[in-house]
Amino acid sequence: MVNSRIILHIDLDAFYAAVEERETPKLKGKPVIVGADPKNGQGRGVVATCNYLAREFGVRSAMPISKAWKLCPQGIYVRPNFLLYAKVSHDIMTIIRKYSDKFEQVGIDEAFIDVTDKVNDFEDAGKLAEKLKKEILNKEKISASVGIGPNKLIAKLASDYKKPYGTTVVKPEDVKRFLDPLPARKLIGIGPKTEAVLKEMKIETVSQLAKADAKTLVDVFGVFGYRMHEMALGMDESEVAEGGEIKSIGRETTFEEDVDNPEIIFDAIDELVDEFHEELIASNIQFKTITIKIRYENFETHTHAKTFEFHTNDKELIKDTAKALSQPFLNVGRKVRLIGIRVSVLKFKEKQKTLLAL
Ligand code: TTP
Ligand code: MG
Repeated sequence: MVNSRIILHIDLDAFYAAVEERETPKLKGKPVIVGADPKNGQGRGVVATCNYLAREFGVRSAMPISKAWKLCPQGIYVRPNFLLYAKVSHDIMTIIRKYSDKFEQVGIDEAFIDVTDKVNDFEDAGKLAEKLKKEILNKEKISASVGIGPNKLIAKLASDYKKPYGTTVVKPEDVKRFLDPLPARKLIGIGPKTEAVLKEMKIETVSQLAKADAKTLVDVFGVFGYRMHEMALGMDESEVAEGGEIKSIGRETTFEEDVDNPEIIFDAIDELVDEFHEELIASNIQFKTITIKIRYENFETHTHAKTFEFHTNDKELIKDTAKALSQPFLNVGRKVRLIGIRVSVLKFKEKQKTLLAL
């Protein structure tokens, strides 16, 4: 008998690039970069992702495509095909959810399943993970990595620990040993800026964060300071939400420098909406509620939402609503460090047959 939950986090390896390699076998063995048109080094967009070969050249997600071109001019540059990724994602999620009805998809290429009632212990869960990975590889020709832990936080960190095609099992008694040496930035919500502030406080590893005084962290980061400390101790009570489908879709961005110019914030809103709107269209999703999130330079965070009477996927409506919702939080004498937009109360429309026959 185990008295801990057993949670799996499955994350596909180099997902968009893996799909491209599957579709175009001649890409195999070459560095593949999916993203904006590099235009011989003059392109302005960013890298969505790249395969592991391209990563050896230093190419990474979200890097300017012009920089990727400098690092890896011999790479094969491919424009994203979101419609195809959404279909492959859907097919793989259908495989994963067979392994437990406690299934929660959290992104296009990742999901949690709670297998507490399906296995005897963590060893057993490891075997289940191997079976799941093989099934995804055989049926869909896509490689996945799996993390297993007593909660979602540990499972997610574990799936990232050994990639590609890794399985990492972290039993309750191993949590501290697993977490302590990790850099603090691995924890959810700790981006480059928070990392820099922590560094000034002489906190670089999870172990140092765990030993820090929770009250001091709250003084510096607000409530997130408290959550940070809990995460460093490996604590996460959140359930694997049942019901399957994604509950919301959104994006957020932390500005390189805190901003007070609403124009820059509105530009960022346009960019964020352009990005995730592609996902809405590709997955045929409509929504009723739009929520914006604004975090000020002092980490004070506000959200503000509007719910429509109807489902929609209108891009301009999202942009206009997000700007209107943000307006009261701007020009208030405080700079903004993060802006986020999320849509929820989703409706998944059946795909047309013609679209599925890719
Ligand atoms: P990730 O799972 O973060 O990355 P990945 O699957 O490409 O690679 P890894 O093996 O490290 O998991 O993201 C899933 C997909 O989301 C990715 O294939 C492309 C897309 N994506 C972006 O478009 N922009 C980004 O900045 C990131 C991080 C991902
Ligand atoms: Mg992935």
